[in-house]
Amino acid sequence: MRFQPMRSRTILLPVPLPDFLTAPLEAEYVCVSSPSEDVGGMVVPGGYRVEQDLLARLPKLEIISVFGVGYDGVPLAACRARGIRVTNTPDVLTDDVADIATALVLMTSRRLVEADRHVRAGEWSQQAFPLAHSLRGKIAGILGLGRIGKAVAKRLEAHGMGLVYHSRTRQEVPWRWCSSVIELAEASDFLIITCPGGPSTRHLVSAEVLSALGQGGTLINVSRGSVVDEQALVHALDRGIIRSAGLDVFEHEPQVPEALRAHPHTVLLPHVGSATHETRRAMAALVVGNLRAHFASQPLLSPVEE
Ligand code: NAP
Ligand code: 8YV
Repeated sequence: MRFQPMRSRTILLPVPLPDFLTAPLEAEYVCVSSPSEDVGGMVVPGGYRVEQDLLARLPKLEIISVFGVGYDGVPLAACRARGIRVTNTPDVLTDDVADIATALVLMTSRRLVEADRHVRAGEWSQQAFPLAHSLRGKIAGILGLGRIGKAVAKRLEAHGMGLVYHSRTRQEVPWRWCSSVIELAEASDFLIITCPGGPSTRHLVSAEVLSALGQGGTLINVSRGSVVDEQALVHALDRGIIRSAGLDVFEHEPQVPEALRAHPHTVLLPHVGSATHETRRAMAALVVGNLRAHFASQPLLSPVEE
């Protein structure tokens, strides 16, 4: 077989990615932003929807390297059928995402965004800020006890909270397993979503689940917006069915419903779970490493196995 120098490989980057990722890719490969027959690899952000018709225009595609842990936008069955390998960036982002979930728990329970606005508006001298809610003794329900879910659980235990969880599989952990999302919500003061997105978890958090979470309840979502029925969430907040919500992800990003933006008891972040210099660079290194390993016929560093 004739030796093929690396730079002859073509990598498709269908959306802009950070320089610290594109620079090493451009040094090793021909990088393009539109589909072409030559494309052998593709790099996409977490959650990016890889449509079937895009795949059809890439007859030589061998690998999709996801710059993120969530590969819910990749049609795995179609990739498997064509022998296209899929990789992602697990583990390196777990702590940062768990920190953001914990921050959202603290920001909603202690009303920190409202408190900040109160001081900035010069209202402190006229009226005391209303009391907030303590975490100690409250129950956090983790929906999806995987890498991020466990890291969140450990952090919240350190805040004196009790833990319950729901995943499809019961695990050997010190926390009570709930057999359904409804049972989890009923048991929780804070329902924290850390399961994957995609069709199998779409609207898992429904109007019924929000009712089960109840009046004193708070919804925290750091997974995917698709897991929550966002209209039902708006309704639940407006009617006082739940108390508050801390959201890093939304159903139709970057659109955030006006009703969520206007609500006094929501804390809203622009999908920044993994957005630190350190973590995004570690994710980029995994993306590059996976492509390098694939084209050198070495074992992949972090293949998606499902
Ligand atoms: P993980 O280790 O695979 O954990 C996912 C957990 O969800 C597993 O324990 C799985 O357990 C559970 N699960 C899957 N389907 C479920 C269902 N239908 N009902 C209940 N539980 C279910 O993944 P991770 O690394 O923790 O990442 C989790 C997700 O976080 C990613 O997929 C991504 O969408 C999101 N994320 C967001 C950000 C951000 O910036 N906000 C950053 C990184 C990741 P069972 O299989 O036993 O059900
Ligand atoms: C990023 C994510 O926002 O890992 C994921 O699944 O959602 C986040 O880490 C994204 O992947 C950055 O491209």
